[in-house]
Amino acid sequence: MEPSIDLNEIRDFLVELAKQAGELITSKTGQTTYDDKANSVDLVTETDAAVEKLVATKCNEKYPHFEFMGEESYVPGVTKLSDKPTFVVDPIDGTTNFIHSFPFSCTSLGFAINREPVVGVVYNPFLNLMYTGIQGQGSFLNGTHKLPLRQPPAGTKLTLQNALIGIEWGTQRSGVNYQVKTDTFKKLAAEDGKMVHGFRSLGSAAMNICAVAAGQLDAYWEGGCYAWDVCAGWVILAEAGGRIVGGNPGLWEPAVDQRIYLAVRGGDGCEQFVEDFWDCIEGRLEY
Ligand code: LIP
Repeated sequence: MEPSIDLNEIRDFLVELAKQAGELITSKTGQTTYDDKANSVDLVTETDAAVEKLVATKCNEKYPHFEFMGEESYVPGVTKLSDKPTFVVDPIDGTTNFIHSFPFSCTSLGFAINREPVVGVVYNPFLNLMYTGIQGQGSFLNGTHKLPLRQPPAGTKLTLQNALIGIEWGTQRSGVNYQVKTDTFKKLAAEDGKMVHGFRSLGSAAMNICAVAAGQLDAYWEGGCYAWDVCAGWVILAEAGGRIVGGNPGLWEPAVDQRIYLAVRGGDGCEQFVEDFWDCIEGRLEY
């Protein structure tokens, strides 16, 4: 049985670490070259690696018995998220934004026990937005503003027709997944489809999820990101009354590393919203 883990101490530790990471990120913006990973739109910089080294080193110093999973040290087919207490980290989420100096990149510092996100810290140092959440203790912006920030108009239900939805084009720009995404985008947007209020692509899964937690987006749908993209936002959203379900129809309780997600805010109508959204998906995403 795990000795009791002080989640408040971990939140405070990750907030201070996020500030250190943020200083490193802002010090390098606009000055960094980049490399391709899977293709010419899957990008990584030396700063991603430097931030992950900083975060991993500090986590290991403070909590040597906990595990660490980070985007830049992940080895496909080898690295697995265990049941042990684990820091699940994306050093810079929104790397393409970072390269372009578009101010929507963040460091996403999650902590999971038994593969369940229990602490989340997402920090955008360009806009000074620090989102935090602890399982069972609520989630906040900059420590004082309880999430969600925005409540929907009184008496309104969440429906596709009144939804602002986060989407991402991701790094796969051909093949079945790209076809499923683009066909679904068209069905959601079209006048003879669901004619949603609109789409927003912040370029960062963590920032998209935090926008849903804040009530500024109603949902966010993506396939292809990873546990480190969503772990911190997961608990921040849950503590704001929302939830993450599977991004393919029928999966109400996805694993954090399941890679296909639909995040939805809380409120009246959100379960029907999920069912209606799933009905719009033109096929199945596979990762
Ligand atoms: C990004 C994700 C985003 C996805 C991008 C990229 P990164 O993570 O946050 O949701 O659409 O393709 O994977 O690579 O900036 O850490």
